[in-house]
Amino acid sequence: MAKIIFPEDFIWGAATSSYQIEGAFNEDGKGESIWDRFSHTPGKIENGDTGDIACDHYHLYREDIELMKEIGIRSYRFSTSWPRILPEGKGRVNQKGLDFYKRLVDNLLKANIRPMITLYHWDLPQALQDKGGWTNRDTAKYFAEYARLMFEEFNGLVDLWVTHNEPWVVAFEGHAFGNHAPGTKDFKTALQVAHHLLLSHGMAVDIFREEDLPGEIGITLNLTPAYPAGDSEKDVKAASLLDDYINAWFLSPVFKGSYPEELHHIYEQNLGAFTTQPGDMDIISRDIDFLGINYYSRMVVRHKPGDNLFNAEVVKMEDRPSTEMGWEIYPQGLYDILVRVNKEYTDKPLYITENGAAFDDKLTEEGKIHDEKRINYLGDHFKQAYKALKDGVPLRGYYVWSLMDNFEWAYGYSKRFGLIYVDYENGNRRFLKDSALWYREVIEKGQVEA
Ligand code: NCW
Repeated sequence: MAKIIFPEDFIWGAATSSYQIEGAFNEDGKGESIWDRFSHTPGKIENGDTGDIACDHYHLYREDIELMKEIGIRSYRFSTSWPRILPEGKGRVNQKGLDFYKRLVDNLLKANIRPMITLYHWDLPQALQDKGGWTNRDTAKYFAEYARLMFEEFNGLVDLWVTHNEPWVVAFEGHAFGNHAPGTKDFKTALQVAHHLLLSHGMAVDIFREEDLPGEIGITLNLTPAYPAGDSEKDVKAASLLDDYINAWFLSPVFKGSYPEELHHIYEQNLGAFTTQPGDMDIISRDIDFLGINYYSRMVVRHKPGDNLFNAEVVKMEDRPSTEMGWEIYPQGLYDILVRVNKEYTDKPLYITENGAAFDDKLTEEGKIHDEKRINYLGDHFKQAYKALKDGVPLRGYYVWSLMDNFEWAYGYSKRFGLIYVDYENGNRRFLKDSALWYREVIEKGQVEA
């Protein structure tokens, strides 16, 4: 490949989320979230870890912005904690919680770092969970009210908004498999939740338009392309159904105003219909300004009769390199998904709102982290993003997951995704990993070594 030089205005960023880094779980009037409740329940999180303190970003955010400056990132994607702002999920505003994000945004702008806010990265107020959480249609309405408050409070300060992060994970990990909060294990419930998440997204977009705010609004989906293990029609079919299950189930409502037909039929036949109201699909498919894509890996799929609703099985690619999460490293999947989304769903701008990898990082005595593998992972994915850009995909930016090591949900602190190492044992001291220094150069030059 010839020299890889990204456009000058390409938005190089890094991402985090509130529960994973903030800590201060019960400070300054914050309400309980479903992740507080879940992580405090014995047996749910590896090692009994919780986000009570996490990276203590709530107190160390100034230092973290200094580090962002050092790396040279142009935009910082973070999420706001709904229960920090609205402890009961609705109604009474906790001014101190809001003030924290005001200070954060203020300092980011001073540092010339453009904030991108994700409104929901999984920490629902427990008070709303007590009323059924995302299974309750009212939660969508309360989300929209929370969104309105945020739009108004940050009008003119924040111009990049993401409604939801990875609704598939919220719906299925949280409600079908029970690995995430609130820990429900019922597939049909997950479908109901997915519908309400999508609905709440559309309702927030409506409010954004109503308020006539400057800036862009979109949604972030975890997209995992599915490839058939063999050429047989059955494998092709199995891959296509798993693609519908993880990707199209969200892409299609948002961009086409309907669920994938065949899978919808399979769900209805086997589980019965979930509850919708006339007009829902119109709201869900409201015009958005961009799509955020989180890409980590792919699925290779083969037909397996009787295994599940899809008659499909994900094949473990034993002889291929993988990350600490056990996810196969497959950079080309990023190119494939970017091109496909652009071709099949939307010609709107795309952002990679997350891409990155967990590796077994070691802090040396000299305070260094030689994370060669992460550099290779990111470099290989940057190249695929560039290729898509050259092929006409309107890719506007790239946010590395994550700015810093953090609480990796059910895995606790055992998985490190950061550009910055966090020494949890020693006062949460931060250290730039080699990958952060390498990223600084990429950003500075706009160039990735081919
Ligand atoms: S688990 C997950 N993550 C990690 C998490 O730290 C972050 O908060 C999330 O946004 C890293 O990035 C996301 N994503 C789950 C992707 C699920 C893919 C489904 C594959 C099914 C075979």
